[in-house]
Amino acid sequence: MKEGSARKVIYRKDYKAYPWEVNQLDLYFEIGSETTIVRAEMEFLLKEVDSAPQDIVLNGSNLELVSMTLNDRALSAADYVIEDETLTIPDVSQNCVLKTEVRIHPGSNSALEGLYLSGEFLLTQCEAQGFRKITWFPDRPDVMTTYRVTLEADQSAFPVLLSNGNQVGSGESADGRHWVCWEDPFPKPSYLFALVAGQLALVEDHFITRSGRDVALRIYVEAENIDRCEHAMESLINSMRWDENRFDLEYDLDIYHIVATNDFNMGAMENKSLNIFNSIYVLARPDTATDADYQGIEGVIGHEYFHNWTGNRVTCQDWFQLTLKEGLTVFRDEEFSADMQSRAVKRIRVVRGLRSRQFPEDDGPMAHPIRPDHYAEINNFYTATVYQKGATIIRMYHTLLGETGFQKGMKLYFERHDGQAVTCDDFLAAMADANNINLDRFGRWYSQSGTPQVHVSDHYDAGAQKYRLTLRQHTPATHDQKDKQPLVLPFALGLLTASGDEMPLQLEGEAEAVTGTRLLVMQEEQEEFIFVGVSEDPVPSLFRDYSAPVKILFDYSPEQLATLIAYDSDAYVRWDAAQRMAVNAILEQCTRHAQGTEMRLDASLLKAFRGILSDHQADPALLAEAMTLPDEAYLADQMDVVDVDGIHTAREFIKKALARELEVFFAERYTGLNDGQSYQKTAEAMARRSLKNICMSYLLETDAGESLAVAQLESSDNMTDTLAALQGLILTGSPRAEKALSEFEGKWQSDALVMDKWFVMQAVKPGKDTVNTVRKLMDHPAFSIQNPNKVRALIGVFAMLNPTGFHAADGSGYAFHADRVIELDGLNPQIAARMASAFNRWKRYDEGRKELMKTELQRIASVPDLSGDVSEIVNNALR
Ligand code: 0A1
Ligand code: ZN
Repeated sequence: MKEGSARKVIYRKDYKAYPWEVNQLDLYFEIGSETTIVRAEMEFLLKEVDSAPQDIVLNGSNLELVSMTLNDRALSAADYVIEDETLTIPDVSQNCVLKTEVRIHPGSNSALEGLYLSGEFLLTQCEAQGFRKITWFPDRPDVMTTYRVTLEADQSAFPVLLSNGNQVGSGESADGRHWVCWEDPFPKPSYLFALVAGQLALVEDHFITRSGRDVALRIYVEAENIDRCEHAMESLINSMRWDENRFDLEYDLDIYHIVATNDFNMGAMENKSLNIFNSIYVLARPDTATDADYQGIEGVIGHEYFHNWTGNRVTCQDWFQLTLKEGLTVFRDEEFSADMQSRAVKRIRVVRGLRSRQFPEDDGPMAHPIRPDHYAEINNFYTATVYQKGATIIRMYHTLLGETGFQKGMKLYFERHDGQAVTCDDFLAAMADANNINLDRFGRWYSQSGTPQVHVSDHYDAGAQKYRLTLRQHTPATHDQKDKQPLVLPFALGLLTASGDEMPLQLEGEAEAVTGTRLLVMQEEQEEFIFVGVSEDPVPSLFRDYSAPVKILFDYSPEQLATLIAYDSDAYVRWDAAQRMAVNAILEQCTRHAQGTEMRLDASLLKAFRGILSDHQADPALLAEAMTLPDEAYLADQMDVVDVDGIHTAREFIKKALARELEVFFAERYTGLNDGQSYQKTAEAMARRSLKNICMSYLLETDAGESLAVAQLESSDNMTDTLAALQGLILTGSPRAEKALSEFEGKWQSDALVMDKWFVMQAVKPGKDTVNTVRKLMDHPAFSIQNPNKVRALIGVFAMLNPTGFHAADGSGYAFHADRVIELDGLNPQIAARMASAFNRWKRYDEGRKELMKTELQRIASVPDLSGDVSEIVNNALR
């Protein structure tokens, strides 16, 4: 069967427990890049004594079977049935020992799943179903066992040999070979297995846990990157300390290893005590990595570390429960980043990400609940829905129960389930039982897809001093699910006077008023909240801190938005009000543009921006967020039929108009922040850089911008400032851009991660000519279609972040992209599927574009032997 070729659909309701206990797995690897030999020995014990004979079902994919014995009796093809990726030994009546030997070929594994080669070293990726590419085994998360792993290899080619757990032996063997043996005392599912073999340098530190365990921390990288690990190590130590303080969770082994690779399909992987990371999330030096990269490293290092409890100690019963570990762990990493940096800024970035990535998914052909009911290819379900929406649902438990109640629930969850493979229902039950409340209706969040809309309307009765808020929730039908039910929505509310003061809130029937945010809970389709003693018509500050993942529909007047932007105490609401104002202004110009009417700058937006620029009290990073115009994809989401060029033109117009009108303010702010101080890594310095660079991006729309950007480029001592200046020059079409780009290339040509940035800067340049640039760049020596980071930087960025390029009316972007999907499918189906999803929203465009995209989707769908990964995406899109 071809790599990843079409699988049948698997349903959550069909789950059956595995009838056998696997009592220890012994693995012996004879490591080689061309061929690796894997010997496995495992004992199967019937879970139920006296049970009828049971089949032993194993999974394997692309394995060359050398031998297989059961209780030392050699098995032949007549003793088992192989179908798809399973091998069934029927009707085994007693406990038994299975031994297998297989051959695999890591050097030619381009799918980067199982055992594969990255540069000069070998490594594994087993989540979700990569272990079956290494050896025959029940490759499912509810089969947990302890592992003993011996790695044997040529000592000079593979001096470092790592696996999970503790090193329990090592030695030299004949012919310059050596071996190392590892034992992991914690039973784990196969997806958490890992090995690494090769020539790697290491940075070492240690952490003493609060009970006194001295944990060795080692980060392994290729030798040339040894000076880029400091921030990752600091982030790891901070994560370990934070989890003890905030969640009462301590690390449980004496070793924690991180290995960085340039060849990785995802961000990173939480293998027990041997995390494997995409090098983007490890390597950083001020001159090579931006502030966003530094924050990304902190977040992902935290994420993988936090999995040790939420994912590893307590894991998933089956892959439908993926959000059990991912939603929870994303919530934990968001909280970690919020505690380490600025809580408000973090919250805004999370909301922005949810709206730009998860909302479209929920509104497209791959819509699914955070706990899906079926899948064909599980790799297609590592989605923004499972991760980011999943995290917002965990956040709602937290909002409803408070920190204390939430932590009580976590404690009970671990008391009940440590060492087990469990379900989302088990998590909900622990939260409910620990707090003695009923969360049944809340549970609908796990089974319902789609983004709820909350229509809010209000009425003020001046005579009675009463204010009525009416909320109606409605979740539109999604691709996968027609009927929707009302959900439980935590609704955090404030009311402001026109001059921005917080009003005391007193619901009808309550004895007294409370000032500040009020947490209400909505659970019916329609609910009314009546406030008394309301002295003036208030400005409602809705869903503070974004208390539920919904679309909030309220008809704010420009004056009301201005009040919220200027005065609201909640950073999310201030930011959201600024976004609403900008969305309204841009979409209005988009309509005028379509009608051939002259575009104009809205006075309220101008005034709001002037206010933001004159605010010297607020965190500069928050101001930067407020002045970042909504991106074109988000604007497109607000239209019934996307006007690709109109959105681009209108957004550019507004940006330029704001820049011209407020040039003095932008320049003053820029100059104040551009103080010549040398680089610092603090949150405060990052915040200042973010505001400085957003000011520069506006100034680049004026005559003053180019020289500022050139000067910044020349004097910059860090990648954030360098990139902001260079990207700005490229986007404005400055004649200085080309030289600057080629100098950048000259300086960084052999630096993989920095060259990714060089590709991105060129791939996002708007306009239909960019497809030619991208095509040319594919021949650049730093590009490789085999490397996921390169593919994402050049091809992914072009398709997902360059609407005027990808959606060029002549279809050139589509045709180019479909060719890439087909090319990638033969190499790396997971990455090909991600790329294919760029076509998912094709039905939202005009007839011409729709037809062109549909043709490309059909062309992909008709490729013979298309992988199951891509097939699921394109066939869903076409359906
Ligand atoms: N569990 C990892 C994500 C991950 C999933 C699949 C992978 O390969 C196909 C790799 C990583 C995480 O959440 O970090
Ligand atoms: Zn994760």
